[in-house]
Formats: sequence, structure tokens, C-alpha cells
Amino acid sequence: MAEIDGGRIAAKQLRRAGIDTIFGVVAGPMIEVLAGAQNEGLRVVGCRHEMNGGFMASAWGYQKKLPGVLVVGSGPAMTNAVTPLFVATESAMPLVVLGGSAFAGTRGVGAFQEADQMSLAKAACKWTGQVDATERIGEWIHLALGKAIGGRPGGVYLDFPGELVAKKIDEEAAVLRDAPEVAAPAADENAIERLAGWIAGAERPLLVFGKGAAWADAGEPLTALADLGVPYVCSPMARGTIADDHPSFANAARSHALGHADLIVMVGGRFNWIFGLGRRLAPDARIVQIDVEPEEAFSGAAVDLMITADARQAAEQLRAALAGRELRTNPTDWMAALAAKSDSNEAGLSEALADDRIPINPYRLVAEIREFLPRDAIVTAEGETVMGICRTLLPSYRNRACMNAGTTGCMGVSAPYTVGAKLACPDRSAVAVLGDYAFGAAAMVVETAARIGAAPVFVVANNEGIAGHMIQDFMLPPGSPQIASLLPARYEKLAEMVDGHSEYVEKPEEIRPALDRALAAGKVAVVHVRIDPKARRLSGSNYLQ
Ligand SMILES: Cc1ncc(C[n+]2csc(CCOP(=O)(O)OP(=O)(O)O)c2C)c(N)n1
Repeated sequence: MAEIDGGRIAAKQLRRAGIDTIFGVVAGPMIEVLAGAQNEGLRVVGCRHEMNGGFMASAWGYQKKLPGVLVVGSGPAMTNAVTPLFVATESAMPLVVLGGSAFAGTRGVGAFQEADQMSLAKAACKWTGQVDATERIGEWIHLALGKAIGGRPGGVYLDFPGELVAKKIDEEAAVLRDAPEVAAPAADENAIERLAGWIAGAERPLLVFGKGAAWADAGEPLTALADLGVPYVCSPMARGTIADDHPSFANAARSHALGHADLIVMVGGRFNWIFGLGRRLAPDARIVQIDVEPEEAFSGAAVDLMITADARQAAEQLRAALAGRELRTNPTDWMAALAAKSDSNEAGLSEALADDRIPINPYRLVAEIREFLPRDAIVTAEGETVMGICRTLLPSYRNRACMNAGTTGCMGVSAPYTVGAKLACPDRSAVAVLGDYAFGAAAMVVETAARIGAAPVFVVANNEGIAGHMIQDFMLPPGSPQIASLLPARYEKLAEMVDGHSEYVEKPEEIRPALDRALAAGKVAVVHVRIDPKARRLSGSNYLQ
């Protein structure tokens, strides 16, 4: 009878669940899992750090609507994966970390890389489990994958005590499982009727989209609602759920819209800090929330009606309920007010967008990127100054096409997100716009991308530090050693080191040709752009708070 080790069983179960790519760092006791995956024909991406790997896997999963899988070794390898687990859980992205741990018979007396991995994982995850028999590895993986993706997606940790991984068993004793078909939950029809009546009767209705809407692919039925003349705003990563050039898109007047709407319908999002904790809404506004998790009704916002449902399902039902109904909202009034506000906000930026001075104004850089981006691009942005500007200016036209530091404001996500997204969607452009700190936090992904033949474009907006010189010069003791300012290092050389494409840009007119060449190169590219260290963002919230 053929024998099979625990690693190969794990790989067979992953393949059975439709996963063809996994991420990991080679380490004991999980080498058999990585080898098993290669033997089963999965693409295994060997990463340079578990944190990078976790973010790559999260982005791959978010784009594919499958759990992203990261394989890590014991002790510090596993603790390095705690941040991506935390970020995945908070940002509702599906990530499964398979982590090896110390061998039975050695625990408690100083085993190699021994750590209380279950406790370390618990606070960062929506679910944790521990394999208890090699025969059950398939079943445990089936559970872990399902928990990551079921309901609101998030981070999941599955622990593999070392002795169970390399152990060989009779192949027939290895239980593999098929995923159930899960019908998306529909909304209560009475609640939808009430909501349709409220929308029809509201003077200033507003739709708000969070990542749940993007995840549920709710764009099409939501577009039908926006087509009725109901304006909408998006959380940063929900951009593109409806293409940003829809006339009802009101992000450029976001604060005004949220502060003046008399009916707010949040779809697949949370009233967390990104939406001012729900505290800056008009006091008499009616608030409706549509979410797959009913607990979301309890937040800083005074929610009137919670509709528990898949965002796409609920939006379809709402479309049907509103068909043929006249809306009270007057487009020349509410929509026009928002459009006027958007125009005046944009007009306030026009000088910065056209600025042709040297050093380059970051607004000019982002304006050039805006012109350059292909419509189907997946764009990630990260940094403080730079990300804020990108959030204001860079459009998204496709669902889940916008990725950034998200709910946790975590630096170090975007470079690996870009690689993971590019692997998931090889036919689309993947472009990251990164502050110099943000790029530095994860820069070795350049080597990973080159090795696996991925071709992301990293645009490094170098203002020589964390928020440029602003913190060093104005918040730290005068003349003190540099801790917020950084050297103007030649970041493009990281591409040269792996025979990638590199560009160094100091003048505004050089930006566009450099971007075009980088995209055309068809290999990993670093476009290093020197921007004004003294430039600040003209408005918006920030990630340093
Ligand atoms: C993991 C993590 N560490 C630290 C921070 C605090 N922080 C916020 S923004 C930032 C860096 C911003 O600098 P940069 O990426 O160069 O972009 P810039 O603001 O200069 O455009 C840091 C360190 C964070 N948000 N996340």
C-alpha cells in the first residue's frame, strides 16, 4: 500500500479546494508541506519574510476569492506571520497560515523554536485550530480554509505539531474533504421593502460601500441604484466596486456627503475610524446597514435598521424593490451640491497637479500616474503623505482594484500586495505607489517578484523620510539625529540587483516616459521619483495618528 506523509496530505487537500498557488518560507517542520505542494503541482512562492508572504497570500486570496495560504515554520517564523493575520482579520481578507510547531516529546523543556503559537495566533485570528493526527490533516485544512472564507473573511491559523507533518501513513487512511456549496444569504424581504420606501422618500440618500461590497461582487446591482441618482461614497479599498467615473460617485465630497445625508445605507462596511467612528453623520440621519455579520449593527453609529445579508443579494433585492418607483431626491439639488463640492475640492488642487517645479510636487507625480494607469490596473498605495494623495486622486475602475494600508494602516503591505495581486491576475497591470519608508519596509519582494517572473511596477515616491521632513523638522528636537528623515537612497538599484527594470526621475516631464517604459519592460520595475520632502498633504486623515 502506498504511503504518504502529512505534508503531501496537506497539499492534496489544498489542491482539492482549488488552490493552485501558496506562499511560504522554507523552514522546519513544514518542508514536507512545501515539497508536497510542489509534488502536487501547486506553484509555491518562496518569500523573503513571513510578513511579506502573508501579505502576498492575502492579496492573492482577495483577488481570487479563495483563501490565500501561507506556510511558515515554528517559533519566530510563526510570530512573523501574526501581523498579516491581524491585518487580514481587520481588513476582512481571507488568509490561512499553516504553521509548524515544536515536536511532541520535546515541549516544555526548551524545544527548538518552541513557542505558545496557539495563544500568539488567537488574538489576531477569526479562528484557530491544531492538527491532532496525520490522518486528519485533510480535514483540518478543509476546516481552516472554510473558516477563513465563510461569512466575513479573515485570518485563520492552523498549527502543525512537528511530528505529525513528516509522519507517513497509508494513503487510504488520509481523509480528504470537498467544500460545501454555500448559497449567499438573502435579505429579509420586509426589511428590503422598508428600506426601498426610505430610499424613495429620502431627500438626501447616500450609499456607502465597504470592502464587503467589493468582496461580494455587488457592483452590478449597486450600479443600478446609483443610476437612479443616489450618490455613493466608498471606503478606500472598496473603490472600483462601481467604476469611479460614475456620475453618482461622491468621494471627492465625502465629508459633506456623510455629514448632510438624511439616509445613509452602508453596504459591506464598518463605521470605524475610516468613517469617523460614525460620529460625524447628521444627527437626524436614518442609518441602515447591510452586512453579512449582524454584530456590525452595534458600533459608534446609531444604526436604525440592520439587514443581515450578502451585499450582492441585498443589492439585487433592493434594485427589484425600487423598480419603477419615483425617488423624492432631486438630482439638481442633492447631487448637484455634492458635485459642486467635489469640483471645488478638485479645483483647490489644480495648481499642485500642474506644478512643474523641481523637486517634484507629490500631487504632480500622482497626477501623472493617474494619466498613465491602464483602466484595468490593480493599484496599491502606501505611505502617509503619498497614500493620502493617491486616495484623493487615483481612480479605480474595477472591483477590488484598489489595495492599500486599509483598516489597520499597516506599513509594509503594499509591495507584497502588489506581487500577490499580480500573481492572481497576471493579465492586468499591478502598480504600487509607495513612500520611501513604505517601500523600504518590504523591499526584498523585488527579488521574490523577479525570481517568480511577476512584473509589478513599484513607484517609489521618495521624500526622504516618514512624511518627508515634516516630523523630523517640526516634531522632533531641533538638530537631533535623523529618525524620521531617511537617506535619499537609490531605491531603483534594488531592481538592478535582480536584472529588473529601473528608472530614476528628478524632473516632472520625466515621470510619464519612465512609467511607460517600466510597464512595457514586462519585468519587475522600480521607478524611483524624487519628490519634495517639504510637501504636505492638503487635506484628509492620516496613518500616523
Ligand atoms: C507597521 C507600521 N509601523 C509604523 C507605522 C507608522 N507610520 C505611519 S506612516 C509611516 C511611514 C510614512 O512614510 P513613507 O512611507 O515614506 O510615506 P510618506 O508619508 O513620506 O509619503 C509610518 C512609519 C504604521 N502605520 N504601520
